Amino acid sequence: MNAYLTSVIEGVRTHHADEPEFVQAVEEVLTTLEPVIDQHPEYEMVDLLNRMVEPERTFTFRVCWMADDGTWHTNTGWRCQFNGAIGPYKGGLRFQKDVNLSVMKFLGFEQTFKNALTGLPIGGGKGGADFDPTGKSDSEIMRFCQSYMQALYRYIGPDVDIPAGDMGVGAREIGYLFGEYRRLKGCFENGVLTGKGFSYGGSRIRPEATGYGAVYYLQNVLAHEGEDIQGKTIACAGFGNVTWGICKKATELGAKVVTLSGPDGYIYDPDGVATPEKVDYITVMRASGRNLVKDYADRFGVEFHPGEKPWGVKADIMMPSAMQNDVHLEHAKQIVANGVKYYIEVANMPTTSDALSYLQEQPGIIVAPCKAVNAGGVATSALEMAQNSERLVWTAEEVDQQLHQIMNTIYQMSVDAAERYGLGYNLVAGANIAGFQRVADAMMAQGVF
Ligand code: 2IT
Repeated sequence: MNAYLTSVIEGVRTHHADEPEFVQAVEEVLTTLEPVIDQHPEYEMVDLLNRMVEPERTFTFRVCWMADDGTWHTNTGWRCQFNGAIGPYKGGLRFQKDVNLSVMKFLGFEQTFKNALTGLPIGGGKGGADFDPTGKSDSEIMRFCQSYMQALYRYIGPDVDIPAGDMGVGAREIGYLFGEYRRLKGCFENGVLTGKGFSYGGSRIRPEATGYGAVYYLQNVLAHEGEDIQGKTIACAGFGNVTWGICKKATELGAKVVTLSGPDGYIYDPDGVATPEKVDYITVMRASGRNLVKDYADRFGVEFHPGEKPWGVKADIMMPSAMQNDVHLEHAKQIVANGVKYYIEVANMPTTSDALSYLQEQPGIIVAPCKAVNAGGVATSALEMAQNSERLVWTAEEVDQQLHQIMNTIYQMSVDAAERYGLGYNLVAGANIAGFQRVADAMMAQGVF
């Protein structure tokens, strides 16, 4: 292994031993960059890699809010502005009870490469809070979001940092966050956040974009194998926005999503989450705030497997679309034993390191990396920013067409980057290299800091 690369990875392992998710994300990216670093000794001269694994800045702040019963509660909020070399920081906010700085940094690091892959002018950032939205009332959510924005507003802005949603932050939360920003600043500022409702500057297709983009990417992979999505079965996880978008697009194209999961287990629907009623029910489950996928099984009379993950089911395509480290080595072995040919990561870092290595060693399975597959979400956020700054509104068809084009380009850039460095058809390395190259070029051009 390249000596400089090794020393950077070792440094991150040593100095961030208390940030396992961050270390995992860094290791997974850097180890695929070896041929690039070998060919560019100038990077070591300016210590490019150590600069890339250090966020430009990170804010930690206190968020106090009042529950409906009048009691007060305190949470921690973060915003990690990871890399702004190619544009203002851009990335979501995650509200989830067990997030921490390690999770923020891993997501910010991933976001930097992902955003670079989109070809659009957006740097990488991420934020959130260790607030648990489960079971909270609408007024509690509003008060939390207002308090959160009171702490965050001075660090963001349309040319500085543009937050969006992630787990626990959807259109409702973005509305409350934006409302508070507008109240504090006294101006609209091009909408500042993305994922807004359509009535006040949101983009058509943004709610669907991550899921649609993932399916467009999948179609490219299938085409490479001479196959079509029509008639395929897909195992998904979670029941958030992303999975909802996959269900909608997959259904439209004649495929079937047969599993959804939640913290309580997974459901198996052999007919597919494939009628308008079933697809809509995903949004009903989300809005209920219960966070239980069993509700789907009760509603539609399908199998519910408590406490289990869906990775053992027989389906043509696996699309882990819930959260990080959801697929473990034993699942990966089961997936391979089941003869699955397509493993398409959708959530950020959904596969543990050992499971990912195992899958990549198997000749019979194609692995597609999350940072490419899920990039349609943030790409459409950048399209929302473009519409806001031009003060115009594109139709759903216009946005969808651009999204589709962007996903095809991401796929092709990844294929080409891996080929260029002699790695063959390697979508994982290709995505990392293509994203890295763009950020590296911008950092080299801007001098050392
Ligand atoms: O992981 C992601 O790319 C997101 N949560 C969306 C980020 C965005 O700015 O739309």
